[in-house]
Amino acid sequence: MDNAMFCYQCEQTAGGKGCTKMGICTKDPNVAKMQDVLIFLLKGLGYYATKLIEDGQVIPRELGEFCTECVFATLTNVNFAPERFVEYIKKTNYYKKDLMNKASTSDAPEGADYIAPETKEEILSIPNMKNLGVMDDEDLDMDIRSLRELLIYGIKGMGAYFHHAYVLGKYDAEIANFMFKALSSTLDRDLTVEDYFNLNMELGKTNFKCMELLDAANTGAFGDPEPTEMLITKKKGPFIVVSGHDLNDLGDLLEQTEGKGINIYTHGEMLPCNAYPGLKKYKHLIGNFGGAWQDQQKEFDNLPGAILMTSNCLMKPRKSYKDRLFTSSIVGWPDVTHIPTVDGHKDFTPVIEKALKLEGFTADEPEKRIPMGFARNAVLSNADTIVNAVKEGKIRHFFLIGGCDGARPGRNYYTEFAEKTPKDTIILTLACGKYRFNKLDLGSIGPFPRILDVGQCNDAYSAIKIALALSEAFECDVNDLPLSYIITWYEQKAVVVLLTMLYLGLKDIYLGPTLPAFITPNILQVLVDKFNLQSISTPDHDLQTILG
Ligand code: SF4
Ligand code: SF3
Repeated sequence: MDNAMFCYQCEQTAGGKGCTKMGICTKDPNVAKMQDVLIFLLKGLGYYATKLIEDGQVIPRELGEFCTECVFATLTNVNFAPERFVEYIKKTNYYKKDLMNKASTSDAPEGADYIAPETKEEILSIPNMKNLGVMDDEDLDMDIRSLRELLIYGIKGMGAYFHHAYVLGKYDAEIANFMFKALSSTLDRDLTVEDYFNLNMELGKTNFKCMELLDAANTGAFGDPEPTEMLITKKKGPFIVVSGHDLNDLGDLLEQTEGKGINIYTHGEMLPCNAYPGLKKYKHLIGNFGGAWQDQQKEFDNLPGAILMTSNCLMKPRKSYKDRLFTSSIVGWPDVTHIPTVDGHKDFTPVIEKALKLEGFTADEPEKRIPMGFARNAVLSNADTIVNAVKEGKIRHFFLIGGCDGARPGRNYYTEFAEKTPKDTIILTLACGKYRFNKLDLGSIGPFPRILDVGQCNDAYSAIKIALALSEAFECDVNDLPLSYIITWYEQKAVVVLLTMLYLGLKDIYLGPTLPAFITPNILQVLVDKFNLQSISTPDHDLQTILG
């Protein structure tokens, strides 16, 4: 069994280069190997699916959903359970064999017809993993590898959003078809740097559609988020903390816990759910618990309540709370109870029983609330007020400070940046990076708090819609707006959101805390030249550059 792994898909990758012995995220070489096998299998699956699509055939939704689930499972901090990957691999073999039988092709690229062994032991014994993973071909041009991996990571990010959308009933075959095509393209040794660049731009475009689909799914199911004063302190009583991005799971849990004397707190990226009318109608959704994902081991330690993880970011659970931790959907951890989906339904009884068994918080904390719920509808229904405030000089500049949070040092930049923004500026924020500053009281401008929480990372769609509407109101190009993007990344959803921003031609994006290890100097130069993508320096310096 070879114990090597290579993964550099996230921002905290070892030494800024790649995890080779054990993931900093605690993904071990076995799970890494299974994920590599799965992704390699999916490339071939994508090839055969694309062939059939080119022949005018329709790929069933079931397969589009399955492929989405697989790529999502390999996203950082989602699934660490080897058994679940054995199942994904088996099922991919099954689907692939079926497609191979149906597609007529004699020129399949090398590796497209690969079928993996189907037991854990055999999978882990596959020799020469180097032939299947990121470093499959040592002679591969570095820039090609860079763009190829960028494409794969972006597909993982989009897969997550697509999953959240279709569990709420919104599916779009074009998104699945692009996913097949992109996966397939990574087997094609004839593609040039330019081809891969164009595929990445097409991914940016497709992801815009996907975020739009998810926005329609979320607002269609639960209404448009509305400005809300959200509780951030603890209340006495039994409770469940719900983390991740899956609004469908939260909705089902709220329904199943109604009238049971259990308080529900959002956590991490679930925070924006406190603003959706269809969710906040449940009085026992009482507020948000804790900070961003990287604080969970400390915050969940001996927590007297149950915890449900519906998507990323899951960290290695401590013994002190492993017995009260539950996973749903794509998330997995060995020996942590998983709530399965049976006929499209999840029964959260084990989570509810655990919450009732634990004592819960024993006293109310002095109450504190923060404003949130400023998605596109809430902001744009006040568009005139905003436009006038800009014209009257009351608002000088907008900053979108958003993206993933993370554990590595250097992320204090975002707190300092927010603190140092002048009083006549507005901060739009989204994703878990907001926890760096969302509890600061930075005052308000007219009816608006200076920090406007737009939502989850996928609500970058909402932020982009706000920017586009403002550019229309000011009759200018979106790049001529007094708006700067201060982006923080960690995992692959931030990667795909960035690709969407680049596809849309948004310029002057400041990216940090460090640049992706998988981006080569040449590719970086292209991004700098084409989009003026910049890495962050210091808050003072960057503010000076932006505001002059
Ligand atoms: Fe390392 Fe990130 Fe890959 Fe985990 S996901 S193994 S931390 S690069
Ligand atoms: Fe955060 Fe994991 Fe990326 Fe949706 S919860 S943003 S890091």
